[in-house]
Amino acid sequence: MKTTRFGVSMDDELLEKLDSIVQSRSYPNRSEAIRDLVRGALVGEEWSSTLDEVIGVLVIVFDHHQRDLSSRLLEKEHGRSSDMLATLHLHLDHDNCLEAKVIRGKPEQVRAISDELIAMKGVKFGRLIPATFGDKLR
Ligand code: NI
Repeated sequence: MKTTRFGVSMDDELLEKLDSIVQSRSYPNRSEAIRDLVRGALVGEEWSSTLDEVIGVLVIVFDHHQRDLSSRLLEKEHGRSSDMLATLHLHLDHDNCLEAKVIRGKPEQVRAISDELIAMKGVKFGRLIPATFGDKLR
């Protein structure tokens, strides 16, 4: 792929903030940091405008002692088995489990199933991370 160099003007204050991102996230240079920031913005755009399928990762933390929660979660997922690609399960401590679920579908479908799972009683934390390529925009 062809790479083009271009100049970017930025006030000093913003540039300092960019440099602190470069440093704190261990980017090799400003260009790599800017490329990632642009890609991140494109993923957001893609989720709000695409008609295609996207990928999201839903992270939830829940109390597995909560009555029937595990089986209710599973039941909901089996109802959408085509969308749920994989689940990573960690037993965090005596009471709590963390799951990371990879979900594929139209953005509104991925949001809907995520909202449904997050809203279940016993789920203490939930966040959907849009995780697409950022190159689907036309
Ligand atoms: Ni567990």
